[in-house]
Amino acid sequence: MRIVHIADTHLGKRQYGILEREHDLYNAFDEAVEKIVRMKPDIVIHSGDIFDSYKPAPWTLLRAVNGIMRIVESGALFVAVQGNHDLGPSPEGGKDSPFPLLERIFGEKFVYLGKKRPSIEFGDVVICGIPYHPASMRKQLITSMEEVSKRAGNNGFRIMVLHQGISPFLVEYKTEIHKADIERFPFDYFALGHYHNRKEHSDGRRIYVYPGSTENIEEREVEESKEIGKGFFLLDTDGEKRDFVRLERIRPYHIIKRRISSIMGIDSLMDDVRRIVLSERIPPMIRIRASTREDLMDEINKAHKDLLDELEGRYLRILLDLTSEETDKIVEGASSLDIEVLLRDMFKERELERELGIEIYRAFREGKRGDDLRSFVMRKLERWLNEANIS
Ligand SMILES: [Mn+2]
Repeated sequence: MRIVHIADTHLGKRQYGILEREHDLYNAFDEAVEKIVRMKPDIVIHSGDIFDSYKPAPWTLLRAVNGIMRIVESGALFVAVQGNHDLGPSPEGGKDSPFPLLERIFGEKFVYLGKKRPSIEFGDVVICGIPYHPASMRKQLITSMEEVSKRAGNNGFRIMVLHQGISPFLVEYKTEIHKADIERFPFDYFALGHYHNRKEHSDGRRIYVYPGSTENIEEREVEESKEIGKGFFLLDTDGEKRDFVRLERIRPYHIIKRRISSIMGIDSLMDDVRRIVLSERIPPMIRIRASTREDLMDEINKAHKDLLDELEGRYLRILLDLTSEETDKIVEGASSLDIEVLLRDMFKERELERELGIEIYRAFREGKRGDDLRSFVMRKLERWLNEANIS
């Protein structure tokens, strides 16, 4: 049996409110779909966060439907779980997502695993799955795993689809469960989503795999993804083979961190940016984070503007964040860790409030504005309201 494992396509996300970035994510998804259709797998597993919002725009929904349509028309079964981004509160109470609509469109060819339908069998493959659970619902998540693992049986290739952060695989990343919580369950392959850079772990028979997102969703994944790429996995359950299929048309993305203390430093920074821009075939996304002395700021801003004019048409954006070294004050949305320290101090052990404050602050610092910021804040707020109810 040949199975594609993909995750975190985040359709509809418009990074920094830049429309082209929304299209970049659709393009990455389309490239993945093209490759999948050519490979003719039996099953495509999506480990959650198909969408960036549980209320996708109509044009986002259309892109998703078009892609899934091509996959199911090529003969594959599409199996998914809901990620945190696919889920939101229903006005009737409980949770809602666009997945029932996809099921209505594709019938038996689109299966999402959850309470109503915890598993599916396909030949000698059993696929179980559970939608995203926040950390406050860890106990329920483990209970659900116990229930659903009874359906896994003893033969064939058994897959568990989860959209969770799992320690100790992920460091400096919010996790909901530990490997020790799940390793006793009888699965051969844990098809994971949520974490955005590719990660694989194997302990004897069990394999834990995050394929990562199909594009750079957040700035923190950029550095690593430059090395390891973005893409998805193709598994062959007969040969027990697993290949990473790298996407080739991803927008290049560079983050340049600098401390500038002289005019020469400005020149060398601009030279580096110019060299990077001119070396890329696809107009890159560039983010400069620089700290400097107050008296050099005008000079840097001017050099930046000149470079924008000079290279016009060769880049998507060259964003400059300048921090003053003397006052450590924020200039043009630049970062300062002091505010995070302040928030941590202010909320202390009130974890949910603290995370809410820090996440919103970080989004603002990373340049989210307008609609993008509004939908982000709304989503965090909704999640906070949900979790605050439970705990
Ligand atoms: Mn995600």
